[in-house]
Amino acid sequence: MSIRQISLIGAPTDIGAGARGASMGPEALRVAGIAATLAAHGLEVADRGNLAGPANPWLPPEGGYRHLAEVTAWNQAVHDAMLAELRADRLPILLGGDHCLGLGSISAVARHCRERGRKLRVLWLDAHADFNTSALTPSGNLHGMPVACLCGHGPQALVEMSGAVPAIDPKWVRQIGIRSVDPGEKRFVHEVGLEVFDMRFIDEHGMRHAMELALATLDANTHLHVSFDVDFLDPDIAPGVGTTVRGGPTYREAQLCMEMIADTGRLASLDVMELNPALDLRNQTAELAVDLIESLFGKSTLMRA
Ligand code: 6HN
Ligand code: MN
Ligand code: MN
Ligand code: MN
Repeated sequence: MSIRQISLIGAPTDIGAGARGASMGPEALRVAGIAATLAAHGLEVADRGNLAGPANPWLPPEGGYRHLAEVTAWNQAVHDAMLAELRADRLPILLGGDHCLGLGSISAVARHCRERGRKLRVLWLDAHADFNTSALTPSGNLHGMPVACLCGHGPQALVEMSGAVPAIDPKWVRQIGIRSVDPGEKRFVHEVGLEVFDMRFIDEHGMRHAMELALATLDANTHLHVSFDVDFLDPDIAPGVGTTVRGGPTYREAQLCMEMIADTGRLASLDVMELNPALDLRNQTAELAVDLIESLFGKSTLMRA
């Protein structure tokens, strides 16, 4: 049975990003009607408002990381808020904010799964692998590193946030839509054996087959977490993100991806990240994200029973 009690948690920061503006993401998703849209599907939606954290000092990297102290503070706030909702048996939706916050979010999910003896599957929908380290990163931006941190490679404060190191096993992750990976990052993704359904795979085999494989072996004891970086989508339909990469999933491919996740009935937590209203046109990317989230929660098209 899927969880019907939803909690929205806003994390208005761009502390880990390379462009300013993702800090406005939570409000843009609210303006696009995320709460009412989910409520119209019979879900009980509570908006917990926005978390607070340090301002963005907009400084260059130090020791390979930009804003590490501020990123840590924001992630701790996200971790604590997500964990409280999970422990109350609610389904938290993190409204980002840049994708460095996926670290805090999934650290909470990993901790919760350990507490409950549940398996974890993480679907990482993104144009990027977000698997850089301080030695590999071309930018120092921590939004390019959360998956590596979760797998135990990163600064101590982030790597330890879930209470166990590593927070997750790379085998629990499936990445979908990937099409921009830095050279050192690519080697590291191969080294740890991350399972990646990149755009080449989707071109050749289709979104349907990619999702069949990514969702295989889920069982009744699996917590499914989706980390949705809005730059997953093709920039023609989703211009409102800081790091666009052309050649992403079309509207229909993205819908199918979300519908197949909904069909599993296992979705238990969600991040909606990297939406940047400063780069959007009339909030269209936020509206598209809400449309896709509606499908993720089982908006039925036509007459599927
Ligand atoms: N994101 N690979 C690039 C970097 O700077 O590490 C881009 C990362 C983008 C991260 O979109 O969440
Ligand atoms: Mn990302
Ligand atoms: Mn991305
Ligand atoms: Mn098939």
